[in-house]
This record gives sequence, structure tokens and C-alpha cells, in this order.
Amino acid sequence: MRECICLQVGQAGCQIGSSFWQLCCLEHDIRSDGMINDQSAYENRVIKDSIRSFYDETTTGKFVPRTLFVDLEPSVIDTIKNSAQKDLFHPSNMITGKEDAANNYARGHYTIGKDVIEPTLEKIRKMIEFCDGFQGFFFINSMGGGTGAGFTSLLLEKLEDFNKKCKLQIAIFPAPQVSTAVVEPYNTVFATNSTMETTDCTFVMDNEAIYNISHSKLDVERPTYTNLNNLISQVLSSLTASLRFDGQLNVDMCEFQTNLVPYPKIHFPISSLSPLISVEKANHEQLSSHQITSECFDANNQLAKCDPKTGKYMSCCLLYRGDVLPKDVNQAIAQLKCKRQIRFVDWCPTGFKIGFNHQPASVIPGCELAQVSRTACMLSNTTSVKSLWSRINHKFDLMYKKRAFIHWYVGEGMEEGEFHEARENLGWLEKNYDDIEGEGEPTTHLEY
Ligand SMILES: Nc1nc2c(ncn2[C@@H]2O[C@H](COP(=O)(O)OP(=O)(O)OP(=O)(O)O)[C@@H](O)[C@H]2O)c(=O)[nH]1
Ligand SMILES: [Mg+2]
Repeated sequence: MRECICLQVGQAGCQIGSSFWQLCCLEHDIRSDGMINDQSAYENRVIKDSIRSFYDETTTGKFVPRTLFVDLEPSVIDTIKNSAQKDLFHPSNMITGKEDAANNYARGHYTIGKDVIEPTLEKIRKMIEFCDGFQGFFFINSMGGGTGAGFTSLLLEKLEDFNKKCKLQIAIFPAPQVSTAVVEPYNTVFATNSTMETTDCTFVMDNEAIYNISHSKLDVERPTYTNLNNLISQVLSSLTASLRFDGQLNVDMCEFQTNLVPYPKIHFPISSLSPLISVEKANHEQLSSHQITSECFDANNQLAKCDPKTGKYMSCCLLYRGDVLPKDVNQAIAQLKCKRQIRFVDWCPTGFKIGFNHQPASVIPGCELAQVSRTACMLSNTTSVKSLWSRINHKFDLMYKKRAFIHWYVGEGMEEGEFHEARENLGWLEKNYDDIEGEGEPTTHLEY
């Protein structure tokens, strides 16, 4: 058995985690109390082993998500404890403190976070001990929140010391439409800087692009976090499907990293989904494998706001679900590779990584996204993501030039030098994407 552990940190992490597990349970036919719906299938051992990569099975036949919720304040986790999922998660896998990090990375990392880090690490150690063949972690957290950015960075640093297993991260980047604090650019720069060192691969989920998809493509007038989280969960579900279902070629978490990360620190793939159609429109459209493949390269289907036409792809993974034939996909890819608008670096491997899962993707009841018979999710490492870094760096600079809000961070144990260092590293990151696009090699600073 190759077990994964999901770690959801802070408000965004916990809320997205709750949505992801709802979707996961639907896909595996698990009820909100953790029991398999179709008990006869369960008794006849039709339930496949792979499900145990994400769930622990109790002696009474209950499937308990192998997951830990952590927040420095209790309200978000209390809401989950009182929701329809109240019997799903193990209560001792929900850790809360008394007081949040007040949007301050330094509070999450240096002061308030200190009280919660030991119980969290202790719990993680126990969860790993309970595994037969632990393979790695999935982190879910915001980069703009005090807990999501600061505490997650602390946790990742501490984990480095005792567990070298794979660390993948789903990182939520801030958007003006749903922003909660002016200092989010500071937190995001600190968290990204830390993540460059501590994770193997960080998937960029940009609330701005996700908000736009929800509004423009799915006709939600004023998207809420629930709407955004429905879309993020779809990516997470595709990303983990090969680990959760039997009979897949790709059964190892590290395979994503091997395929998507050409240099250790150039590890920030973006994702796209297709089709993105609302329930109302679904009856009028049935997209072919060729169309859904081609749409994955469209900026409007990306969960990150950047223009793929201005950059070059270094690598792509295409994950299909439902009624999709490999020969159709191969044909679609061959055609796309000839298109001038889609550019690749000279050394991009000729074959894309492709995954098939014959079970169609599910959608959470009430979700605005239509359930269709075939879908695709693309994960790609593209140099166009540099525009995201330059937007964040620019916002950071506007405040930092005036030394605005710095006292809040210094007051919580941070040194002013850390501002300079983190910003410099993000500058390097931006420059390295430029170098790669110009067909140079990244500078030594970003190599081992
Ligand atoms: N997609 C998505 N983004 C969220 C959600 N909740 C918060 N965010 C975003 O996350 C950032 C704020 O971080 P939070 O996760 O709320 O903060 P936190 O980690 O709880 O940290 P503190 O409350 O400061 O201790 C903002 O950019 C929000 O827009 C959510 O459920 N979904
Ligand atoms: Mg919070």
C-alpha cells in the first residue's frame, strides 16, 4: 500500500479540503459517515485497494480520510465539525489553536504558530507510523493568509528535518476580487520563497483566474469561495485519481514531479480544465476529445491568470477522465504541436505525459459545473507563469518602498532583512523563467 497524507492548513486549506473530500467520497461511493454505499460490493471485495491510498479502513468497514486539518483559530474547523461531514473525519485529526495569525506571515511562522506546531508534528508522525508504505504529502493552503502562508512554511521546514518524502502543494494565490488583506503580497512573497526550498512541486491556483472562470464561463454572478473551491477540487481530483483508482499506469506521486519539474526550483505548474460549461448549457454541447484537449491550452480555461501564448511550455501532463480513446488523444496532440500559437522550449520532451481514468469525473451536487461524459485536466510548466510573479513582486515593491506595514512583521519576530532576501529570491525566480524562455539555462543560483 502506498499511502498519501493530505494536510489542509488555514481557512482556504480547510475549506478546499472539505470540498475535495466531498468529491472524493462521491467518486468512491462513500457516504458522509464513511461507510460504502453499496455494502454488497464491499462485502464481495469489489472495492479496490487503491482507495486505501487516501483512506484508512477501520475494522467496522468505515473509510476515514487520511487527512489533517490545521488552523490557528477554531471557527472554520468548527463549521466543518458541524457540517454534513461531521462523522467523516477523525476528530483528533482536526487541530485548532485559539487565535489566528491575523493575516500576518510572521505570526503564523514565528509567534502564534509556535504553540500549534508540536501537536501538529506529533500527529503527523503518528499518521506516518500507521502507514505501510507512506509515499508523501499533499498540502493545501493559501499563500496570502497568515496561517496558510506562515504556518505552512514553518510546517514544511520542520518536516524537512524528519521526512524526506514527496511534498506536493496546492497553493492558493490571492485575487483582488476576493482579497482579505492588504498585506497579502508580503505573505505571498514570503511563502513562495520558502516553498522554492521546501516543496517538490507547488501547483499554482490563482483565485483571480478561478473567479473569472466562475463568473464568465459558468455564469455565476458573484462567485463565492464555494464556487471557487468546486473548481479547485476538480483539479485535485484529477491530480489524485491515478493514485486512488486501480489499473492506472501512474501510481506514484513522484511521477508528477519527474514529468513537470525540469529544475528543482522551477516547480510551479499551472492547471487547466475542460470543458468548463454550466449545467444550463451542457445539454447543447458535447465536446470531442480533440476539442477538450485544445481547450486546455486556452488562457480562459486556465486556473492561473497568465497568457500561455507569450510563454513557452517546458512540460505538460494531460489527465483524461471518462469516455476518451488514446488514439483520439494522440491525434489531437499531434495536431496541436504543429500550431504556431502553442510554443515549447527546444528541449521539451516530445511526448506529453498522459493519464486516462475511465470513470467520468463527478461533480458535487448543486455545483454549477456540468457533469459530462469526458473531461480533461492539464498540468503544465510554462514560462508564462512569470507574469504572476511579476504582479506579486510589483505589489510587494509598492508597499516595501514606503516601508509600509513592516512593523507588524518585525513586531512578531521577523527581521527586516528577510523582506529583502525573499524579494530578491522572487526576482531571481522571475529572471530564471525569462532565461528559460530565451532558451538559456537557469543561473546556478536556482540549481542544487
Ligand atoms: N479559493 C479559496 N480561497 C480562499 C478561501 N478562503 C480564503 N481564501 C483566500 O485565502 C487568502 C486568505 O487566507 P486564509 O486561508 O483565509 O487565511 P488563514 O490561512 O486562515 O490565515 P489567518 O486567518 O490570517 O490566520 C485570501 O487570498 C482569500 O481570498 C477559500 O475557501 N477558497
Ligand atoms: Mg484564518
